[in-house]
Amino acid sequence: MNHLRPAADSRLSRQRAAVPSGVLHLPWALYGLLLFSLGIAMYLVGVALVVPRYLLGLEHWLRPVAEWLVWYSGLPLVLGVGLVLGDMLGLRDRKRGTDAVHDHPVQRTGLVVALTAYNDEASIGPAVRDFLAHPAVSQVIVVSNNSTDRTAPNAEAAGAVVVNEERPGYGSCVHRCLTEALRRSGADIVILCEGDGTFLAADIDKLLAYAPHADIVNGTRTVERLRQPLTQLSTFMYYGNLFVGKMLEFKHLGKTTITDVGTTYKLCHRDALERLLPVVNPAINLEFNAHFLDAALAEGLAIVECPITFHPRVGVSKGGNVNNRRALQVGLRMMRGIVLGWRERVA
Ligand SMILES: Nc1nc2c(ncn2[C@@H]2O[C@H](COP(=O)(O)OP(=O)(O)O)[C@@H](O)[C@H]2O)c(=O)[nH]1
Ligand SMILES: [Mg+2]
Repeated sequence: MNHLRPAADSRLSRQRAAVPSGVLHLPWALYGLLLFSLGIAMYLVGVALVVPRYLLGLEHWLRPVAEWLVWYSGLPLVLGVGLVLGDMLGLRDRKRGTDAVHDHPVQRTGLVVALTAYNDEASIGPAVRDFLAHPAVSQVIVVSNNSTDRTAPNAEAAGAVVVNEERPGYGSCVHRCLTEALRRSGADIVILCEGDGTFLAADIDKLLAYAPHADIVNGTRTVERLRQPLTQLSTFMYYGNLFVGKMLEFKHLGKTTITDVGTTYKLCHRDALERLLPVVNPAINLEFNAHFLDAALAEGLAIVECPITFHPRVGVSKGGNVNNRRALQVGLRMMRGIVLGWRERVA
């Protein structure tokens, strides 16, 4: 049966009214989390100074510094906890608004899938075949980002429509995926994913289960038992994602739950994308996904997270998962974007 949603306008216009504004809606919990983290960092540095103080004979110089750090770490700690609790206990209900749980019937067949690909010749063929074999999918688009290997011919041979995106970078590639999906298909639902073997078509069923309740169903890889033992997501990235996710969640307190800011795999309703694509910046590179979620929340769109399975990558990694150092850089850029606004950087 083909369930079609009611007119897009009425669905989204109700959410537009829920976009917060004014002093009451400033991200106090986010500021509190930052202050709290600063306090913890000051305290730990102050305590760790014990090592050079005693081992390097710097007691005379470092003792006052250590005392100052440990003593004054109390200020940001207390203020931070106060802001988080104040926002959560005092303002959260008002920030949440009165929007009822969305429950709109959705189209469950004829979906379009768009896959990112950047020199992914080893994985792209099997990924395309996997998605085309899913009964809900009618079309797979692969956006190759100037791949110099056999990514494009392999994707085409597997049955995908292949497009090349000339602007380099993950953000440009994702933006083009979503743009092409809207342009080349009348489908109400677009599935965005990577063609690197880390995500499987079977998880579309999980995303679809939440589609009636959200404008965007975002996959999360931070649910144990759902990721294979040896994936790119190291323990550091697992908890790093969780931390940055909570920063974003605190920024938009009461609007959504976020445990993963780095998953490409997501389901988007057409009308949400039509609103979102003009306001996101494709030049934002590996931190694009966090930028995308931030922009969606700022637009008043409903995001629901959905646990998905995560698998070892086929081929060489080029993204934020290369190693923990790279992940830290991407994570810090995400944090800066969440707090200070998003700046372009193609790396
Ligand atoms: N790093 C990077 N990835 C790109 C680019 N263009 C497209 N991609 C694709 O975007 C995805 C990056 O995802 P991520 O999981 O962060 O890195 P991965 O380990 O290389 O898969 C992969 O599917 C890449 O093939 C680009 O210019 N840089
Ligand atoms: Mg990947």
